[in-house]
Amino acid sequence: SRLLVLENQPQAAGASASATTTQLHILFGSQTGNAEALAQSAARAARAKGLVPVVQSLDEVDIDVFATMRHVLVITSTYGEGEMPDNAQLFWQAISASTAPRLEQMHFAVLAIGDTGYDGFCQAGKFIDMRLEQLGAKRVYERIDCDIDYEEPSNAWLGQSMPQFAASAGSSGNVLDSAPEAPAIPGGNRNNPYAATLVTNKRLSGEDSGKDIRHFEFDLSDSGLKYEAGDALGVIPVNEPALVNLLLAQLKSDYDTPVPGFERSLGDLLTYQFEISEPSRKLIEWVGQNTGNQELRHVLQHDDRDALGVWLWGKDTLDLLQLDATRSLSIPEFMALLRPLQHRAYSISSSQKAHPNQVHLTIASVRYHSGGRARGGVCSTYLAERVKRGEKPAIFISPNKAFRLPVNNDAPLIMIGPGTGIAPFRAFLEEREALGAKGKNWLFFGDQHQEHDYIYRDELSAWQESGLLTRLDLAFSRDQADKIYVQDRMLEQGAELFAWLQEGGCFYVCGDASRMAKDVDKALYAIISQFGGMSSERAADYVDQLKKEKRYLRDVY
Ligand code: 2AM
Repeated sequence: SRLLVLENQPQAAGASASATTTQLHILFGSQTGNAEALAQSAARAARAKGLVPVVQSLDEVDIDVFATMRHVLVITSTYGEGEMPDNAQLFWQAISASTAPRLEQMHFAVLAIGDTGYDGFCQAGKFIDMRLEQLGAKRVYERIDCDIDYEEPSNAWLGQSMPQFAASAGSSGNVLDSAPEAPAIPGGNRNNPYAATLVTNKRLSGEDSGKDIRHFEFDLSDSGLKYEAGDALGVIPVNEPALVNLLLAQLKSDYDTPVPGFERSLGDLLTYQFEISEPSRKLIEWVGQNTGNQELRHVLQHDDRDALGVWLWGKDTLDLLQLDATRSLSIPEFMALLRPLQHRAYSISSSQKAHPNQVHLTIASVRYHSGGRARGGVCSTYLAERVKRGEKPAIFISPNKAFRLPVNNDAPLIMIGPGTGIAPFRAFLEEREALGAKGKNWLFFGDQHQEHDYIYRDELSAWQESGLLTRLDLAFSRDQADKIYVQDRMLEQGAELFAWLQEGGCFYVCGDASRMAKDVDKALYAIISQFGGMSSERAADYVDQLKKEKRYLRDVY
């Protein structure tokens, strides 16, 4: 397998046998690029300690090669409800098998990132950590499980674990000059965002659509920022003033109320620094313990995730505070229950080759009424309603190296992107058009109604006419009595789809992870098995091979 030797890292140092004892293999499992970005930070920390970092995705590593590694740092996120990320699945199959090799000579540590809002928090990292120990590997440092605000704890952990690796590798530290860091330009990462002028905010879905899907364009001309088709854009939202005001009233405070321990006023903190829509886990637990709400107490006592989800449906931070007016919270108590405001990442829907000075997003904004109030998604409503043209929201490029066009411009593409899942595929098509790539392109798109929800229709039609888009299959679910979904269209065209795979086709999926991507995955197995005349076992091997060759890639959330 190919080594992904890091920038500034001479090839020979990563590969030479004499450097083996100081090599640190940093293996990541990443679904959206966060764990991969952490792997790059870890590599810098390793280099500063005189280690030679070699960064690869877990699935790039052959199990026999893995068994020869001496120093291994695993950095993995968890996908969905406790599953391995896509580029760690083959690795997990290999090490969890009863035939897995013993790893007595290995020193390892695991950095797990996850989201306490989901079941199976950091489960992928926990499983790998446990399994490596079972196989005889020695843990040089205790695993860390990070929540979505992982940056600080994970960096602190890297600072503590790296000397342990250096010690076990017999490295004295600072042997290699740590490579001079390129100064981060604004927009290059989350801690240093760029103020990008919003130049276009256009509704794509029809007026009568049940959905408000919008096309946004931001100006990047003086930024020097570069992105690739497949990358995401991080947007740092600002909370809704109406909700901030309701919370201030609930807390019997003014916007300018000072908060002990903070330099900014309460109003500023609620507007710019903390999540105030979705209730935090800590707030839910506090309410469960301190109010007389029997229903919530019951759900929490039985640790029943599904029931909690049902109970929480449509409730935000304000609703929770209003549950029991008799037990009021002091402001410092309240602040301690909030989580920091997170950026939202959206798949970029443009190619920079087609739009050198712009970046485009395609976002469905979420709005609904409940409990006498208009409520909505934090960042989608911020962009749709509160940022005026000419204003400059804070953005940054969030690379997703695992979701890329094939290097071979002749390879056929099969793209499954219903709803806003079309975003990266618009970028792929623009990119292929700009490159003059000759490969065939096949898009499956769908949504509720053709009349209202057929977004980018004119662009797609023009691409069909020009021949760029070889095939376009549409699935409008609610235009007939029985639902028709993209996977139904795939199955109808199964013979052709399998033929494209046989020609070296790359299969891409973007959009809803919990239902759509699972059903599309099932349809893919069914097609390979039926039209390839394979047993389900051989079809599974075929899909594993696609994954190994990076020909089955997903950007799902
Ligand atoms: P529905 O809402 O009519 O059920 C984009 O949201 C499209 O994805 C909609 O047409 C939606 O259909 C559809 N969709 C819902 N569940 C799906 C699933 N399990 N697989 C594929 N598409 C799905």
